[in-house]
Amino acid sequence: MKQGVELLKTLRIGRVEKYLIENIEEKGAIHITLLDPDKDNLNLVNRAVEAEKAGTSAIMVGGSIGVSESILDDVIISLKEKVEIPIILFPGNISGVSRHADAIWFMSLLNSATTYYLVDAQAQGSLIIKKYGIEAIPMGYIIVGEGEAAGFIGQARIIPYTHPELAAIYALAGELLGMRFIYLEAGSGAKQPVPESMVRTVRRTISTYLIVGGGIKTAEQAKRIVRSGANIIVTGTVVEEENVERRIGEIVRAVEEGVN
Ligand code: 1GP
Repeated sequence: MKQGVELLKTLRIGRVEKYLIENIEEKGAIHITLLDPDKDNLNLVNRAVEAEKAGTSAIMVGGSIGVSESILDDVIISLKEKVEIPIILFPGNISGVSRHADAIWFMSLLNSATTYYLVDAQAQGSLIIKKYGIEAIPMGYIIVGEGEAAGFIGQARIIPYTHPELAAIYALAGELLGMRFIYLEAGSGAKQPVPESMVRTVRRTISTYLIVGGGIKTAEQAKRIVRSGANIIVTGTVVEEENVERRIGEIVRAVEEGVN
């Protein structure tokens, strides 16, 4: 028993991760909204408030380009004044860290061709995260399909949709390395979200929580991806468009309906 308690302590499951896990266990699957701090001309805080009203479970903040720590600080401080749900950093680089966030996806781009996005950026960011006392949630990030800006910047050896088994072995490697979440990323603005066949193959291979994002714009797409085994659906572009509350509301309901 004592050993188990000690083990749990070493896992360092913090408040935000516990919240995500409890929400997934209760609902089967959840929706998270991604805000790109580079789009600060879009009045991100109001959009986040609408997304929260629509039932999104958390806000992720990050992007591949144009992010600095001071820009992030400003965005997150304003967000914290208006929304209750957790704010989780989604860093594209070490500049994607802010002491004001509730947690950070401590992520490794598993299919990057460069060690920088695999482990060097994480090494550089690690001490800052420890100093700031930010909750780190270990996550394996895999870029698939076209990959969009994230794939280009991350120098990913992007896995084609025709090879779901390759996505599955990278996901499994992440799980065996101890990552508690695996993120299949089609890239923001992807024309085609991650196909159901790839989500299903990865789901069958791993038992950790599965996040899917990139190119999801409709309730139907979200429902199908959840039905294929995703636990978290991330959308970014939808929150930058018109009718945020209605559209995210439809996606949130579809996510719940997609649970088998
Ligand atoms: C990108 O998966 C996210 O990291 C969101 O993508 O902007 O296409 O919703 P979209």
